[in-house]
Amino acid sequence: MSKKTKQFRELLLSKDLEFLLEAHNGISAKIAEEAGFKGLWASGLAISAQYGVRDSNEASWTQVLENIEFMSDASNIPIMLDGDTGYGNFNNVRRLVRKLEQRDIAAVCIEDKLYPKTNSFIDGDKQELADIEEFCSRIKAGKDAQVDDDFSIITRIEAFIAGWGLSEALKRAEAYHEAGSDAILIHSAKSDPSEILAFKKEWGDTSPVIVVPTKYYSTPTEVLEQEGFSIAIWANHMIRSSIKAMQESAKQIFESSSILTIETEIASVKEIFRLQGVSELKEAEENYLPKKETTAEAIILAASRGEAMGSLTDDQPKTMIPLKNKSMLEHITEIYRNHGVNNIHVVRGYKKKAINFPELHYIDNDDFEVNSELSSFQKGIEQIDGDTYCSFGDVLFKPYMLELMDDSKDDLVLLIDTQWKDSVNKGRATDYVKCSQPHSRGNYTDPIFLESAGETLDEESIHGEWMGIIKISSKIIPLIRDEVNALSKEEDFHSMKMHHLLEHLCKIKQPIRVVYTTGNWLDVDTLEDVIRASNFI
Ligand code: SPV
Ligand code: MG
Repeated sequence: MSKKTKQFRELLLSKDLEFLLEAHNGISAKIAEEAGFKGLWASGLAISAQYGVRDSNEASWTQVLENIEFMSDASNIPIMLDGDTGYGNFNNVRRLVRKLEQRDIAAVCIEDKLYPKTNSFIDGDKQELADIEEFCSRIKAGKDAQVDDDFSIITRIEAFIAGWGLSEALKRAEAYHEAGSDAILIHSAKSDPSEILAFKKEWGDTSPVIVVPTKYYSTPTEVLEQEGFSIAIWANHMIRSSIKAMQESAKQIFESSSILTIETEIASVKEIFRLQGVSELKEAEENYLPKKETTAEAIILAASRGEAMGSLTDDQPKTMIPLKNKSMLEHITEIYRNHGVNNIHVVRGYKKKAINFPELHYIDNDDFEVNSELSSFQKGIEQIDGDTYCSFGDVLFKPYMLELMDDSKDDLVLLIDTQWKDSVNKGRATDYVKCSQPHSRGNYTDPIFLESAGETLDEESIHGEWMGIIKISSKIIPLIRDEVNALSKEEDFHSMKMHHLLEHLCKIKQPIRVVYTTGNWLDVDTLEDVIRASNFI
């Protein structure tokens, strides 16, 4: 694709009538380009309007510059800046031209009025025109300042607007052309094209002529084409259409106190992402960001029904019980995901079809009624090879629990609750543990390891309760797999739970690191637990 300055020159010199559409920020520039326009008019009126100020140089020229920098970055077509009067005298125009070139702006249009300017449609006939000689010095200085030969300076004649008539317009056109102007923009506030047609007739093809048919909008473009105009500018239609759309939306949302009906009438958030080029960033991330070596995985054991929940589990397993509009399983997977664990495997059994979130992986334990926990785990561990967290579909925990386990670099890590005595009172099955040392507030340095696990340990030897969460490093997964497979040969495997595996690993002297913690997790077993769980979340 050729330089934007060259593209603009081609539009200016082409035999056909070309069109520029107004744009006033990055997104409107992009939308205009997507619609098919070959060039943009960075309108002073529209840019000041989108800032909420008047078209009277209330936005500083550097604020305009910043705005068109976004327009230029967001689009691939040439931009002609409506440079008002050039924001001062010859010296300001020189500097403006250099700054525009640095931002890849293809052209600037300056009008023969005085700074600060007023919009041509506000008491145009009362507006003072610039002295011809002085205005020519702005043109000359601008042309001398440009580095790229293809940069264009368009001069806008306001003689008709100010009520001076054709001969003044022609006199000025002549002088500006002499001074080096690349094209004339002849402006008119009349609702018919008589002024601009009269000018064109006299001016002929001395230099290209641009028009802005805002007021004589009913003139067919064929007429402009026939008369040999170079470019027609649709000067304010993007800002006007967006104002109308925003007014209607604001009114509708305010009056209905709802966004329900408007949802399908406005651009989707996805469309915003598309216009912003979010997909390009994703590709760049793939290219540039370092790849993570192994991705962490999770196994959630969720095969059981949860009979104690009564009719809540008639049609779904316990893990699908809703807690504050989301199922328990969704809460758990959200914690894993927020921790960077995206490969989540759920071992399903009872009413397995009720669990069908597309982003999860499923492993089915169809014999869940005769098999127990450990067989679900066996099926799960078959499928994984990264560092893995394993927990239950009915155990909720605070996100920091995963970080606690990460802090320990051991291959097997268990979270142990020191408030185990509370569980005894609840009278439910509890995985008690005995460790190499009890929890003591003073000891943060000596590693503590599991010595025994079970539901029936001696009360004096109990140091805590296993929270049902274990972290297994990728390195040790093959060993764990082998040991579970070995246990599966035993006669009572069908009734074995996770604590049987833990006990077995202790017996074969496999170190299991213990991290003591207190509370902040919940085993959801009863209907009262469901209420507690809603508060917990
Ligand atoms: C603009 O769009 O800011 C213009 C054109 O300068 S007009 O509003 O017609 O003056
Ligand atoms: Mg303007």
